Order: sequence, then structure tokens, then C-alpha cells
Amino acid sequence: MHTSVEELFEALWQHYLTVTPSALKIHDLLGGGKAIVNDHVAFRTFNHPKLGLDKLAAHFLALGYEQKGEYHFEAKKLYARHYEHPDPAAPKVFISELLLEQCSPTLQRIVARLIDQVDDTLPEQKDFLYSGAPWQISHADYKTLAAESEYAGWMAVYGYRANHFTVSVNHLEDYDSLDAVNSALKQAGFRLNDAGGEIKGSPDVLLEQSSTMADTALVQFTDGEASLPSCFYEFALRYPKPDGELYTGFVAASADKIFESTNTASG
Ligand code: OOG
Ligand code: NI
Repeated sequence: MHTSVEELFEALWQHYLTVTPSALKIHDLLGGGKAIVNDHVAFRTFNHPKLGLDKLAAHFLALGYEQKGEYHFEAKKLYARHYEHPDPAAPKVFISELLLEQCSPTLQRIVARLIDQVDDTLPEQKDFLYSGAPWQISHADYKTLAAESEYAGWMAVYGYRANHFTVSVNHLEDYDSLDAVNSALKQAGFRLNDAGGEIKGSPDVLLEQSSTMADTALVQFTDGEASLPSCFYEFALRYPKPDGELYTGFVAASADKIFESTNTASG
């Protein structure tokens, strides 16, 4: 386990940058040399007892995080929870898992073969949350997974890592709307996820979000390699609740579309 929130997030950020070079460029573009506040990061997994959501969450609970909202994504067969730290400066954490029992027997068989390759002690290891894919997979099995579930395909090749960091637009000095952020990103040549519109959510649900489409990285299969969507960068603008405090939760209908930031072109 990590000894501090800062240490864990620094390790996650460095690991994330190895497959998401555009995040550093965007960080500089939006921050203009000033610090960027990170709203949240997200992780994915399979709901297997060995490696389920709770195994990831344990690392955050140990650092003082608390469980908050729950989210259901029926069509994508996902379940998620978010976690917050009593220190509001600590980024929020969103963890989802694929509900394997709702997937096809073929998908379940391929995923079981991946999970069989994992050492039982991995989830307790300090670097679990940025250990990448702790298994090997053939290109054919990857394609079978991705054809049924983009999430399963991504998870099989990228595994355990922050799949995105999120710029807190509330804290940016040079931008006061998500629209302004999106325009600057497009002007600089970054591709935004337009599933459900470039801006997901609204002031009514107290959260507006947008995201880039994931960068691509070279993935090694047991029988070759391919360039596939890796990780993306998200932008979040939060609105105050009636009590004046900024909303800290997530919005399922928006999250449903954010997941698609790692979709392959065919997906
Ligand atoms: C998480 C998607 C949801 C949000 O902020 O609503 C999300 C993922 O892509 O794993 O990040
Ligand atoms: Ni997010």
C-alpha cells in the first residue's frame, strides 16, 4: 500500500503518461505553466473475486478514502462506485467492473484464462493500481472480447492503471467554461469524444464533462502487436448544490458516454 495520496497519484500520473503523451501537452496548454487540479481518476476491472472493484478500492480505503455513490450501466453490463477523501484536495476516484455473469460464455472463458495467469498476491502489492495487464492474450481473443464489449477488450490489453485523469475546470485560471476548454483543445488538434455531444451533463445535474478520444499505443499480443486506444484526458466543471458546496458525485448518463472515449474505430 502507498503511504500517501500524493505518492500514489504521482506514480499513477507517470504511468498514465507513458501511454497518454497528449495529456502532458494538454496539461501545459490549459495550465499555462500553472498547477492543474485533478478532479478524479478512474479504474476498470472484472467483477471476479480475485480482482474485483473491492480489491482496487482497498488501496484507497487504506489511505482514508470513503465509499460514496454507486452507478449502474445496464447496457454496458458495468457497476461502479466512487470514493472521496476527507481532504477535498485529494482527487476523487471512480472504479467500475464488468459484470462477467451477464456476458457470453465465450467472453467468460477468455477472461477466466487471463485471471488464471494472475498471482494471488497481486491485488495486495503496492504497484497493483498501475501494474498494467498482468496476463498475456492472443490477438484473436482480444478481438473476440472487444467485439462483445469494448470495455472488456480495453481491460484485457491495458489492465490496471488510471484510464484517465481529469482537469478540474473550476480551478483553471484562463478558462471559465467547458466550451472554452473544448474550443482550445480542438484548435490545438485534439479529438474530443462526441458520443452524446461533446459536453455531457448540464448545470441542472450539477456536472458538465468532456473528454479527448484516447491516444493510441502499441500493444503486444502473444502472436503479434497492434496499435490500440490507450487512455484519455477528461475535463469536469462542477456546480454548487443548494447548500453552496460543489457537487462531488458523478452522473451515470454522462459516465456511460465517457466510457466510450477508449472505443476502437470499429466500435
Ligand atoms: C469511466 C467513465 C466514467 C466519469 O467521470 O463519469 C467517468 C471509465 O471510462 O472507465 O470517468
Ligand atoms: Ni471520469
